[in-house]
Amino acid sequence: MDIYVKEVVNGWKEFTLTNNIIEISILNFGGIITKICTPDQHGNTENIVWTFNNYYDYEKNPLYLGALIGRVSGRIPDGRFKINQQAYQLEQNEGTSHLHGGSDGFHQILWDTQIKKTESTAELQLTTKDIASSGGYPGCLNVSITYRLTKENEFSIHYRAVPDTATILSLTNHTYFNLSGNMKNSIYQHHVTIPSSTILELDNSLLPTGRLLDVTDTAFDFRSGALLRKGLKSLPDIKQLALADGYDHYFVFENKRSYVDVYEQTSGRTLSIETNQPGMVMYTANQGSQGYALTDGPLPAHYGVCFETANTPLALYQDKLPSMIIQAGALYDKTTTFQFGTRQPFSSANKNRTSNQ
Ligand code: FUC
Repeated sequence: MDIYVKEVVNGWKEFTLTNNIIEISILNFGGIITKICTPDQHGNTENIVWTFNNYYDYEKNPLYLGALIGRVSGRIPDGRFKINQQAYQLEQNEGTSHLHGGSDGFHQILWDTQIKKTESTAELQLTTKDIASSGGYPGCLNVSITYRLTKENEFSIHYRAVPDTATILSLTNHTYFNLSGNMKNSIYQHHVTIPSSTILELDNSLLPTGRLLDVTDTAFDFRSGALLRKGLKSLPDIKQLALADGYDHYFVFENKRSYVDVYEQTSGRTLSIETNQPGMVMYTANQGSQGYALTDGPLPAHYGVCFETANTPLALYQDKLPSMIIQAGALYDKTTTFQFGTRQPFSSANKNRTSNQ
């Protein structure tokens, strides 16, 4: 296991964790994952995430490439919510909505860092004290995020936070994956399995209507696995996909621990995601890279897919969804683990897992 540190623009540091098979690079600015390089089924190592060609584009990062998202991922309508009858107004940074923690969210923080290396793990710990009123959220928050790569090709993100006043929290990471390698192909050949029988219906502003939809016999039924091509090809005919130009929907998980599996047919790469979050937004990069140059050029729509494991802002208004309120002094503790592999294992350390529950 190894960790390399390089100084890039603005005095930012880029940390590269490696187990000699996989390389993952992360900035101290925004906790941004800038690169994940893994071998395909023939052993060719390529980048499987979106990377800006110019480090300065991470400064504003309107697409939230690879970034940590907090305090709350997703859209809060009108930026308003209540805790114990007390009303709070958050910054409205997308129309009248509050999106992805606001313009000063976790993606804009210069995090304190600590690295740790053992025989079997390489770790980068990011910490900060997020102050009261950043984006309009209540109270101060001590946050610690640990990125850890293991010998077994598992990469986990461990989110811990303790507020001094009751607040709302739903943290995630916004990496755009494309397992074809170096963005060679669209995401059509990604075969995705999601253990969810319910999604949240969206309105034209991409806000949840409050209705939960049963996925049975729809383009949202990934319970037995489906190619992304299937839904994306027939996009204009499916109202829920047409209004977002693709998938941008929250899938509700049914178990305390859930697994999402991805297999990319052209490269043979696999990605298994394990999480104790209550659900996930699958966002299929529906506007492409919006003219921004990535290392592989500007990309059209559907050349990347984000798996944003998190809670949903709808939980602020509906009791049947798990609450996102964290009381003063309580610990927010969530982990999402990404395991990289190929159908034909490139390493004997690669685990085989067939069960999804
Ligand atoms: C995702 C989406 C949004 C948005 C953003 C860049 O999380 O839910 O619609 O466009 O990322």
